[in-house]
Amino acid sequence: MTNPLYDTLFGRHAGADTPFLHLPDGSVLTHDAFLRMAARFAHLLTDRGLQPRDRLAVQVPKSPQALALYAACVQAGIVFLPLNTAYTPSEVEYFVSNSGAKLVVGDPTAPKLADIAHQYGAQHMTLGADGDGSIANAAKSKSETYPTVPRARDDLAAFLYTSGTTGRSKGAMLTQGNLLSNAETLVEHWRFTADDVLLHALPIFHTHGLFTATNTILAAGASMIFLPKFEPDAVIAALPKATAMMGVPTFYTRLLDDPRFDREATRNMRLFVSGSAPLLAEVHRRFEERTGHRILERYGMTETNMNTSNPYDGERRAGTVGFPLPGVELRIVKPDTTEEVPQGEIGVIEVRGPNVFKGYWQMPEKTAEELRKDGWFITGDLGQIDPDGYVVIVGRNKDLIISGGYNIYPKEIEQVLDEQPGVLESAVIGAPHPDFGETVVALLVPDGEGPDVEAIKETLRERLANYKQPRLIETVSELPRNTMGKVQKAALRERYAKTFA
Ligand code: MCA
Ligand code: AMP
Repeated sequence: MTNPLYDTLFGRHAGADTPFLHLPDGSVLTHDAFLRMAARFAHLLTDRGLQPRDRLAVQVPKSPQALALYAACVQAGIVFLPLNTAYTPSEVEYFVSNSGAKLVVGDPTAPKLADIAHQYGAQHMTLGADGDGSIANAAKSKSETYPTVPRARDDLAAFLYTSGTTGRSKGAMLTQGNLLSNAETLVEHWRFTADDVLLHALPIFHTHGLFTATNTILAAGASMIFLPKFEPDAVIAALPKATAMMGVPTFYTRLLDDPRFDREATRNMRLFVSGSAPLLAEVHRRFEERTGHRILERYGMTETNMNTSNPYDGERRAGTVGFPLPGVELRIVKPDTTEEVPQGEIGVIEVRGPNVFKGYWQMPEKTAEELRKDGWFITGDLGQIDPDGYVVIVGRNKDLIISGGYNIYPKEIEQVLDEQPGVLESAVIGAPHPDFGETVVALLVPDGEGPDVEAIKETLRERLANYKQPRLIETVSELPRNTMGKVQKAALRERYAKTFA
C-alpha cells in the first residue's frame, strides 16, 4: 500500500456510486463524488504550498466539505488539525501558533481568524456551513484526480489538541497506523458492513465524531445520515432510516426525555454506542426498557482512540466499558508506579497498542510523563476489573470535568479567574448535572473589595469556549485544604453534589 490510511478509508471507494452521506436536504453524496471533492481540495492545498507533514488548522461548521478537507489531507500527507467551533479567537491563537499551521481554514463569519493566521505567518481561507467560502471557490477549477502521496503507518495523520491538567493544551500526534488500526478493529468488533447507515449527529472536530464514527463507516464502505448537530427532532425523524448511532450520554438522556423515542422509532436500529463520558447504569436500564436495545458502552481517549468496548454479542454490562479491544493491552497499576494492583482493586488505567499516539507535539517532557518508554500510556482514569474481566471506570486521577462529552480542565478556568481583580484564589469543580453529566462550578475567595462577578463572567466569555463557562460562580471565605495545603476538591464536589439535581 502506498498510503495505508487513504487506501483503506478512501481510495478503494474510487468510482463507487454507492451512498456515503445522506444530507438534510434529501440529497445523497456518493463515495465517488466525495473523493472527487477531496481530490480538488488536495490540489488546492498543494498549490498553496502545503507539503507532506505541514499542518492544516480547520475551525469550520460541520459539512461534507469539512470532511472532504480531512480526506484531502490524508491523500496529500498533510496533518489535519480540527478545532472545536466553540473555541474563542484567543484559544485558537494558541493552537495556530503552537502547531505552526501553514494554512488556517475558518468560518466566513469569523473574520478574526484571518488576523490570527497572518500574525503567525499562516495563510487564511474560509469554509462555511453550506460548503461555501474561498476554499470551495478556489477548488472548483481543480482536477478531480490527485496523485496520492505515499505514506507509512508511522507517519502523522492528525493533531488533536487536548487540554492539560497544568498549563496549555497539548497536540496529540496521531499516526496513520493509530487511526487505521482502530477503524479496522471497530468495523469487525461492532459488525459494520456496507449496508449500515450510521446516524451521525456528533461534531467532527473530535475523536468520537471524526475517527470513531467516520473512519469506521469509511472502512466498512457504509453510509451516514449526516446531521449538522444533535437535535432531537431531526434525530428521531432520521432513526427509521438508520441502522446504528454513536453518541455521548447526553444524546441518550435527551432522547429518553422525548416520548416519541420508543420501540417503534428504533425498530430498524441494530446498534447504539455510547462513550466520551460515563453512561449512568440507570440510563442504560431506562433505555432498554423504552426501546428494547441495550446500549453498547465503550471507552476511549484522544490520545488512544478506542481502548475497550462491551461485547457486540454477549452481555453489555451497565456501568462498565467492557473488555480491551483486540490488539489493545490494558493494565491497572498503583498510581505513580508500574506495579499492577490485584484483580478487583482500584488503580490507574494504562493502555498499550497500535492505537496509542506518538506523543505530544514539541512537548517531550509532557510526553515522557504520560507515555512510558515501553509504550504504556498512563490514561489518568481510575478503574478496576470486575470478576468477569469487564473494565469499570470509577473516577479520574486527573482534574478533569466532562460536560456533555466535552473535556474541561479546571486549571484553565482557574488561571483566568486567579488573574481577575478582587480574586485571591479560585477553585473550579464539576458538579453532577442531569443533562450534561457534569457542569462547571467556580468558587472565588475574595481579595480586598472582592470580585465583580459580572465583569468576570464577561472576561470568561471572551477568553474561553461557551461549554467551559461556569454555570455557578460563588464567593467563599476560604477553600478547604488538606495538611499539605492542597485544595480538597473532593470536599467541594460533595458540597455541590445536589446543586443541579
Ligand atoms: C453546548 N453547550 C454546552 C455544551 N455544549 N455547555 C456545556 N457542555 C456542553 N457539552 C453550551 C451551548 O453553547 C449553549 O451556550 C448552552 O451550552 C446550551 O446549549 P444546548 O443547546 O443545550 O447545547 P447543544 O448545542 O444542544 O449541545 C449539547 C450537545 C453537544 C449536543 C451535547 O455538546 C455535543 O454535541 N456534544 C458532543 C461532544 C463530543 O463529541 N465529544 C467527544 C469528544 P450558550 O447558551 O452560552 O450559547 S472525543 C472523546 O471524548 C473521547 C475520544 C471519546 O471517548 O469519545
Ligand atoms: P478526551 O480527552 O476528550 O479524549 O476524553 C477522554 C476521557 O473521556 C477519558 O480519559 C475518560 O475520562 C473519558 N471517557 C471516555 N469514554 C468514557 C466512558 N465510556 N466512561 C467514562 N469515561 C469515559
